[in-house]
Amino acid sequence: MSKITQLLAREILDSRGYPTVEVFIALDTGEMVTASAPGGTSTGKHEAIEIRDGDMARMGGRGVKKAVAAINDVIRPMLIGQDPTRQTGADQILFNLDGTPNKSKLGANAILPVSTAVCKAGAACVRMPMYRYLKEKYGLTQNLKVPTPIFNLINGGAHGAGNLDFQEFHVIPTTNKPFNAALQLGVEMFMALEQVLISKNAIHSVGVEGGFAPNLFTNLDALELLMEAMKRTPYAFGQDLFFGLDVAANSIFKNGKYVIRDRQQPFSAKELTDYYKDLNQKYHIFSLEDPFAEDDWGAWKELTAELSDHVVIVGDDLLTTNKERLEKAVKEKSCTAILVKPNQIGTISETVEVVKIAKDANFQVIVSHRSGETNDDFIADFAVGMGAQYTKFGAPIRGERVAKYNRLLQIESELTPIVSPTTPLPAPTQ
Ligand code: 2PG
Ligand code: MG
Repeated sequence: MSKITQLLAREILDSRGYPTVEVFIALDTGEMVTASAPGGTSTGKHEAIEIRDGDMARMGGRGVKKAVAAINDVIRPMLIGQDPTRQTGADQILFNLDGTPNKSKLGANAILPVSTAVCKAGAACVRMPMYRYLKEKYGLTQNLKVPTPIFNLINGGAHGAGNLDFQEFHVIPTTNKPFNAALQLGVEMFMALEQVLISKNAIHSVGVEGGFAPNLFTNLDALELLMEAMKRTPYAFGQDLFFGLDVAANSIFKNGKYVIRDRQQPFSAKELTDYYKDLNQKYHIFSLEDPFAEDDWGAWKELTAELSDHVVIVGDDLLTTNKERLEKAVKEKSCTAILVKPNQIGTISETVEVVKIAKDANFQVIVSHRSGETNDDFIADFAVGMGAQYTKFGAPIRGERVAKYNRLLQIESELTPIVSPTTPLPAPTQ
């Protein structure tokens, strides 16, 4: 058995330049790991609380010194001496120390990096790759496989400086492709899209998740751009790829109606449902994330009843990786997939519990990054270990996104022997 001998937190930066928390753990057996907290830009109100200092004299009030102090002063003494392979025990300590329903005492941004660092330390001390450790520890039965990536190639809403209302426009490779081929598709679509934007003199700078953030007339124009980009590649719609959307509808929900630039009058939930149905007729949408606001349960249920035979309906702000909300959605048939973000709930154990409930209910599982990320690639291992069907890690550019894609490439080659036993080795050259 190994023991945690050191646990220290510090303030570092995420990809938006916002402070976030990094945790370092050392074991008596010599292993050392670090883990950091991601942060959301469009956060749901049912998410666990992220504690920021609010001191406007420092980093716009976004400092995380309080969360760092919570770790170093309150959590650290309770975890020193603990066995890092006892994840549930460590998470229970964190849960009890906080004692609130939404982690508002210590902050999810204090709790999650500790929980993740314990998990990394556990895998390191038993000398197992992180993804395999997670699968075995939690008794998940699926075969290890790299999930299909969902690429976010156009950023709108709170994520892009352009004028689009929908937050994310996705390109989704068909699930029969090995990960490296799916990644190649994402990269080639990204490059083709850049050329299309340049040819139209449109802005081709990128948003927080690396997707382009143009100014367009309507949200549908973004899907047209993706179509045009695809025509510059060898890929065929339906055969190689589909499109998807994260509407992030909280941000278009105003006075009980939904406001988007595609129509002058605001949409009622019913009208927006019809709009999504038309959209699906036209673009054969593969997945629709947060089509309605986080508490508009009736609209979700209606849409799922009408469209889920054709479209994957994904709950992000609706579910916030929260067991109770997921159970309600399963019962009421409010959606058919869950976006899983560990920092929405706080600990690894709680996140795994949510994944298991989702799988038992035959919900699709999409493991997701946040818009504010670091180069920590834990989430890639987590997706593989959990047997998620999909990952959502942004565009295939920018260091913090690429860190996850590159980790998935490593995992893929670990799971797929490069030289098959029947392939003769090349003869040595002189
Ligand atoms: C989302 C996420 C990630 P954020 O809405 O799905 O793409 O964005 O991290 O800003 O909540
Ligand atoms: Mg979302």
